[in-house]
Amino acid sequence: MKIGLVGLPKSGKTTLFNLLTGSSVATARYDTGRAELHTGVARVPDPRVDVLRGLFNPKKTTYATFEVVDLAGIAKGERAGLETKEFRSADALLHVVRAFPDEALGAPDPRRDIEDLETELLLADLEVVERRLERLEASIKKQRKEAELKERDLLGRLKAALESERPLRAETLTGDEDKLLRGFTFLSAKPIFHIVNLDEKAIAEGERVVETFGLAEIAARPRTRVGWVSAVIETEIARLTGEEQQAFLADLGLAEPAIRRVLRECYALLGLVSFFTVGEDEVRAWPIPEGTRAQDAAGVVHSDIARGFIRAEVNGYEELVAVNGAFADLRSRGQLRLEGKDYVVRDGEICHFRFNVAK
Ligand SMILES: Nc1nc2c(ncn2[C@@H]2O[C@H](COP(=O)(O)OP(=O)(O)OP(=O)(O)O)[C@@H](O)[C@H]2O)c(=O)[nH]1
Ligand SMILES: [Mg+2]
Repeated sequence: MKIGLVGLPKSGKTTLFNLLTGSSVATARYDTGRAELHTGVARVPDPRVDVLRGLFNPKKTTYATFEVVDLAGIAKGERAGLETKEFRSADALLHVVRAFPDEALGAPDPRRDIEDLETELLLADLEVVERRLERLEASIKKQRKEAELKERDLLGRLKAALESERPLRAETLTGDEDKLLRGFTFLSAKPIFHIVNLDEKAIAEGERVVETFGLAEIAARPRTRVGWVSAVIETEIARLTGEEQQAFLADLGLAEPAIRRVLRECYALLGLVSFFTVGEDEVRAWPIPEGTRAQDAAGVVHSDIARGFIRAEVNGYEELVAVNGAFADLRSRGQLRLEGKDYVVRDGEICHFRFNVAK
């Protein structure tokens, strides 16, 4: 799963990209004139994984991850950058919104920037819909095909939504419609997280960004989140370690680096939850879309395990921690659950798959 960073030029996208992925791509105060594209992998902090590592003392610990792609800034009315393939295929968008003052860019206005970006996404989708509708009409004139008539009706509906400034993520679609539309990679259909990049002096205001910038109506929209960070402060926090970092966080009144919360929010925006596998070799968090069946979850670990799936031994995280990781205790108490292939795996469950690979 992949999240795409968008935003106006110089809003702090690359700074945030570096924080999310632990990279060190150069950031620039002035335009470098190069349309760069960065891709990386973000690791999702999860205190449960830390606890499980403590219990099993494994050789290896693996956190859940997702991919991140960072684009060059998209100026108002300039949609070409949005056409990048790596960006189009993103499952969700992380919109970096400048809230720090900058002489060259003028006073920040998060609400205006959010509405402008949403408009660009709508217009990009409208272009795609209109182009496709024209071709469909031409084809239908020659020969009426059932599938094309259906597609025309559906796209007509989307066009009406877009023209009345409703992003496609607000549409309710049937499974078939969703499948039909997938290839279009509509931008306004992607869930979006507007992250307000605060001035370092304003982070005490973090919890009030929605009120401060008048974003309540935006935050209430379907599949939309609003959050905050100060990318510059987070970069400083990330440079410190141990006690120094703790002291700095305490000074700022933060319980943990804000980037950890942002990572978890991105993960949730992507619709992902984690199940765990544990053992002496490895403690690992596996990302799965919410609602994944046990057999498909097994397939995330290995396709052979899905193919030869027999049963999943499942335990809740709390249950396992309560017995200090002693599966034998759970078994003797009859607390080890055995689930079939259609069982829906929940966030935090510890799974051990029984499988049998046919020779
Ligand atoms: N004061 C302040 N400056 C920031 C913050 N985040 C980023 N900047 C500065 O803004 C400038 C641009 O940051 P980048 O991360 O390169 O921004 P970008 O959105 O990737 O820029 P483009 O890719 O060129 O559109 C840099 O000089 C950053 O140090 C912030 O939270 N506060
Ligand atoms: Mg950049």
